Amino acid sequence: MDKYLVTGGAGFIGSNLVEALVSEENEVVVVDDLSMGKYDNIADFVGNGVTFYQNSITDMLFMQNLLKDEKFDYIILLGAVASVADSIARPQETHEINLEANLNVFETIRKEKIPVKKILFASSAAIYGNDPELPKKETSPVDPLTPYAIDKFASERYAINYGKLYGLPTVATRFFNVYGPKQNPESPYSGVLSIIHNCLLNNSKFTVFGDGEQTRDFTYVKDVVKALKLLLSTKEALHDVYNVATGNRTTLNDDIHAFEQAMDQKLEIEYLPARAGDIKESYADITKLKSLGYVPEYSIEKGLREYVKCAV
Ligand code: UD2
Repeated sequence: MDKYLVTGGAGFIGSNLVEALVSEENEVVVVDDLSMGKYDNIADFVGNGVTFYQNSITDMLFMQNLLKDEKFDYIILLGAVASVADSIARPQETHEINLEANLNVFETIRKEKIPVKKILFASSAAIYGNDPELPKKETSPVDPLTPYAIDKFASERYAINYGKLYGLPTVATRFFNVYGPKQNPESPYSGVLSIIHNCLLNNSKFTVFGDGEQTRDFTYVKDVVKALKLLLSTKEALHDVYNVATGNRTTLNDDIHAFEQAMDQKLEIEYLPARAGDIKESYADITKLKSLGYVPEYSIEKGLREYVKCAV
């Protein structure tokens, strides 16, 4: 049994991770200000393995005291402004949340010489921007275009280099398009599969931006949780960054079809012009993660079937 700190633990990926950690009898402390996350996502576990603090990770003193007072084995930094559009609307606040709050954690651990087994920072495929190289390798050129991507990239570098400079046991991930239960469908910039799911549930019309032939490397959240656990427990995954994806690409049209089959229901669709700045093709090379023993389990069909079952 280990003790974990999960920032953003009431959010989509965070709450799925928390559920997995608690099911293995670990003790988990969640810090989340519920600006994006939902208490309901973790309500079943609070008091049963989870301690919840409704605090912003930008509350520097709170975070410093928490790190000093509790003896965490593992720290997973998922708390963030998670929407690119939101980051463009409020770049300075994004910077405080997506960069300064993480730096505060690294710096507190450095200054106070707090012993931890591993600190994992969650970065994003967004840092690759529009560079055309495919599939994206960890060594591919980066082109962070938005406040979200800029701060994710900088935090990722801080994580890795706090390891190299000061010996903190850090590792970072770059998530591709993650989907699954507890993803919030409410904003137009929510993950497209959560929007499709919502449209199917409510019999409402779904808008495809573009011709639907854009590709993505959609990754089921359980595969992401598996990758996170592997990176935390693998000693040689240190001071380095790993793509987290499936290594396969599907078109949005394929995904719609798979969703219709999983729900045995037809989706009403309208087509509108592609979104400005939309990336046509995205998928990951996951050779590096696979070299640690990672095998993704969920094809899009399998992931969507399970998503539909979990959401009932
Ligand atoms: C993902 C991330 C984004 C950023 C980006 C970097 C999510 C939710 N977003 O954006 O934060 O990291 O990757 O490249 O993970 N679409 C529709 N109809 C809709 C919504 C979306 O057709 O109602 C299209 C959209 O134009 C895009 C595709 O579906 O071509 C996927 O959209 P998305 O917002 O789920 O993810 P993406 O890859 O644009």
